Parts: sequence; C-alpha cells; structure tokens
Amino acid sequence: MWRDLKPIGRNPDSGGYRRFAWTEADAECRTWFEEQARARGLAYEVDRNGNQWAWLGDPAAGDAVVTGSHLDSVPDGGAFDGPLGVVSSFAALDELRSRNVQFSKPLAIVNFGDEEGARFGLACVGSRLAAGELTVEQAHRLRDADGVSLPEAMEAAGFDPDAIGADPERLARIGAFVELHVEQGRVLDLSGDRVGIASAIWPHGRWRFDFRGEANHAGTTRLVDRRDPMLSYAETVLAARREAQLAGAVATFGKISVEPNGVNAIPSLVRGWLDSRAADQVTLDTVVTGIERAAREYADAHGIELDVVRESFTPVVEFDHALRDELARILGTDTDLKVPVLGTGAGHDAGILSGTIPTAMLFVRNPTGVSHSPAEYAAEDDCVAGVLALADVLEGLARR
Ligand code: HGY
Ligand code: MN
Ligand code: MN
Ligand code: MN
Repeated sequence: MWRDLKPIGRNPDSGGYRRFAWTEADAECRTWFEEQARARGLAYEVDRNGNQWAWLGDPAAGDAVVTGSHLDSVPDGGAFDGPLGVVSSFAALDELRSRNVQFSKPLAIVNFGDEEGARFGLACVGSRLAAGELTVEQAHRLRDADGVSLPEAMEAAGFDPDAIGADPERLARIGAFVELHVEQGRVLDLSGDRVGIASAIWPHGRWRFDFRGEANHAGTTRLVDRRDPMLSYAETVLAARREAQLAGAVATFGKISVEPNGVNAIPSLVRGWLDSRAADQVTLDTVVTGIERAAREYADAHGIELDVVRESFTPVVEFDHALRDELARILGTDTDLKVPVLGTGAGHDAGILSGTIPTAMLFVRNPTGVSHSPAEYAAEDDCVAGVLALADVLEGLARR
C-alpha cells in the first residue's frame, strides 16, 4: 500500500508538502481517502464539519472503535505527519481482514480536516468543531493570509459552511479513538523501540505580538529618529529563547508579517506569532509572561506600541489511563516487551477529542525526530510495525 501513494502537494524543489485545508491538494487527499474507503467496501461519509469517515459495521450500534488522523500539512511539511496515521489505519484494517477477525463493534477510519491550522491559523479545526470546542461564529471569523474566510474556502471547495457545528451524537457513538502518528521527537530512537504509547500532550498555545512603530525612509532617517518595531520584535525573539531555556520549555517565533514589507522602508508594523509549549501549565505561564514582560520593557523604552493576543490554547491532555493501559497490555502481551509510554509537545486531534471520548495515541519511531519539515522520516519496517501494533490494538478493543 505504501508504494502506490501519490505525493499529493509535494514541492519537487524542496521535497516538502503543502496540503492546506480546502485547497486543491486537500481535495486530492479527500478523493484518495474516499477511493480507499470504497475500494474496501466501507460505508463512506463526510460529516457536517468536512471530516471524512469510513465505516465497517453500523455506526448506530455505538461503542465504535475509531482510528485515523489528518491529511493536511504545515507549509513545506513532511510526508508522515498525519498521512502515516490515515494510511496505517487502512493497512491495519487490511491486516485484520487477512486474520479473519470478526468485529463485535463498529470500526471506523477518520480523516480530520485542517489539523495543522496552516491556512487559517487555528489547529484541529475539524475535531474542535466536532467536539464543540470551536463555535460556528469563531470558525466563520477565521481568515487566511489572502483574506479568504473559512466559509468562503469551504464553499469554494463545495462544502456548506452553514452546516458546521458540534457533533455530539456522532462522538457519543465512539467508544475509543486511537491515533497513530509519527513521533515528533527522538524518545523511541533513543530507547530503540519501533512503537510507543502516548501518555500526555503538553499544554501549548499561540500568541500574536503586534509591534507598531513609525514607517519612514530607510535611507534618510537618522537612527536616533527612528521608531523601528523590527528591533522590538528581534529583542522579543531572543527573550523567548532565554525564557524557554531557563524553564526547560520551548518557544518559537516561526511566522512574521511586516508592513509595508519594503526593503527600503522602516516598518510601521511587525506582527510575530509565538508558539510556546511546556510540560505543565505553571511553566508555560511563566515562560509566556516572561517573554511578554521583556517585549513590553523593550517596546516601551523605544516608543513602540505592543499588543499581545492569545490566538489559541490547548491545556495539558492526559490520555485516558484505562485505554492507555489497555493498549500497553495488548501490545505488551503480543511482544513480551514493555512498550514505552511517552509524552509529546505536539498537538493532535486525539488531544482535542480526549475531553469528550476515551482517546489514545501510538507513536512510530522517527530516527531523526525531525518533523514539520521535508526531512521528516520513518523507516518502512517501523511503519509496518506501527500497522501491526495498530491492528493488534483495534482487534483487542473491538473484541472487548
Ligand atoms: O502544532 C502541532 O503541534 C500539531 O502538529 N498541529
Ligand atoms: Mn503537525
Ligand atoms: Mn499531526
Ligand atoms: Mn493530529
């Protein structure tokens, strides 16, 4: 199955992928998902939020065992983050059928839309909408860098933006959701294991720092006469590294927009987005407060106005302990190995849904730990180990 995958949205120059929500690449992914579902005789449907579902058995029976992930990507992203979970779900179903497993519960494979939030700036839109964590009004206010709103993008892709909303009935029919994902770190590489089980997702959020100064001529304005917001931004990026280093957390300014963005113009506005994450809430609050304090001190000293807006936030997710232990039992029994349990700083749909249904995650070894980059990688035999582990887990859960 791995070999006939089309590199949808791949940039031949960088080798990275660009599969943003409600774009042509997204439509190609959706077509692929539907083809895979129908080729297996699964009942295919798209829910009110555009998430795709492939069912084996009658969903109305309830207590469904669901697996899947997402197919969208960050800009110039890797081949595994998201797709590995969806492809492995179809491959695990094939494996279970080859074992003639009879399911006592409905089984489903899901592709959650817009998990990365790369186009509209908010991660996990499809699962947040389904879980009622994102209101219709909030979703309709989302705009991309070209000013296209989420409703306009959905409509252009043939979906009804007025149909979106919480989907409690659908989620109530799910007994367990297990997301397989490439590890975005090196814990498994260092432990020498192919597969691991997630314990928790770190609390994390996104803050927008708006630095306003005074546009002026780059060539004629004396340094003493300038109110250059770029300097405050630069100082804030360095402060972010200092604060995160001190706290053993992470903080990243990975996205910036500058107005008027001319080589020979001192900016009037520099807008920087901070992504910060830490193992616990207190640490995260300490880091972000420290960054904001440093930014304000520098901005005040240089006549720069600063606005800080928290754009999104996900509290710590402790995965369902009973489900996590059930996975460890199933996997440990088969392989007589202690399957490592590891935390992650990466957000996932499984994290969003964990507030509503029992969820768990399986990680597949990533030898470099690199992710959100064309260099993201998982060896084929580790991917196969992930499929077999997922098949074991689905078989064990569907038989409970
Ligand atoms: O940003 C994240 O942690 C995830 O990849 N969306
Ligand atoms: Mn990701
Ligand atoms: Mn992902
Ligand atoms: Mn995810």
